[in-house]
Amino acid sequence: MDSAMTKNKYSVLLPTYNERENLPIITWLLARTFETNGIDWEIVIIDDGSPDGTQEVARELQKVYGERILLKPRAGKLGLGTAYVHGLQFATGNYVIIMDADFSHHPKFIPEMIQMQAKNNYDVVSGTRYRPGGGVYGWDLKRKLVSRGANYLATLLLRPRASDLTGSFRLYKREVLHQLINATVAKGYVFQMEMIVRARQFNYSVGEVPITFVDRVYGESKMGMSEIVQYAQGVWRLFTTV
Ligand SMILES: Nc1nc2c(ncn2[C@@H]2O[C@H](COP(=O)(O)OP(=O)(O)OP(=O)(O)O)[C@@H](O)[C@H]2O)c(=O)[nH]1
Ligand SMILES: [Mg+2]
Repeated sequence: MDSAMTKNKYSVLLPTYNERENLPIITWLLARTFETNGIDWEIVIIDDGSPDGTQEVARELQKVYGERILLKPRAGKLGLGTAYVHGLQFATGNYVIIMDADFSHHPKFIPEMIQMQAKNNYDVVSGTRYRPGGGVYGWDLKRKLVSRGANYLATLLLRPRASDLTGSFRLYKREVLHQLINATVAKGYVFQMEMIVRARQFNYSVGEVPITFVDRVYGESKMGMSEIVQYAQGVWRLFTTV
């Protein structure tokens, strides 16, 4: 990896809710990816009082990886949007990576995201499932259609110049993430989409790296009709306000 990159530090914001099975593996993979590429790193775990004991697992990981693992819990399940706001306060890196802890996002794509950012000085690099080389595995047809439909609807109305709007595997310059998060009002599934639409609104540059997205390894999916309706309302709100 380029020597200019080695001066940077990358903070991973990892929101968790009942991820005790996934957390050790994702941490191990992240650590290995960063170490083998000579990249400075840390992980900020934002756990919302998971009843499955995710925080005990996180504390065990702190014994192994020391200060590179920050555990910044909250008392209850307060949602993803505010989890990022909370975690960002403690991130010490000049770059911040947001990803899911449930294995849908594989750390192996991170070096490519970092390289692409560095090469073009992008403000944001977004993982995309919807470009050649990217894809989704483990979803049934219905879930694929919902995701495609959601993406298509938002692309049509909002023209965000990015191909994957609802994805949440992204790399940000720290201050860019800070500004986008502050400007973003949506919660839930609309949150990621609003972030990338705002990025365009503020004229930030966005690069894309194709990623393969794999359905969560352990645990239950929460995607249902109410999420779909909420999402459509969110797209509409952005369409009429941004
Ligand atoms: N801290 C915190 N983390 C959350 C919350 N909701 C979800 N997460 C975590 O955020 C990431 C993405 O959430 P998921 O539940 O996987 O959402 P999804 O990928 O859209 O849906 P499924 O994987 O199908 O359940 C995972 O790492 C979750 O553990 C929350 O309210 N608070
Ligand atoms: Mg998931």
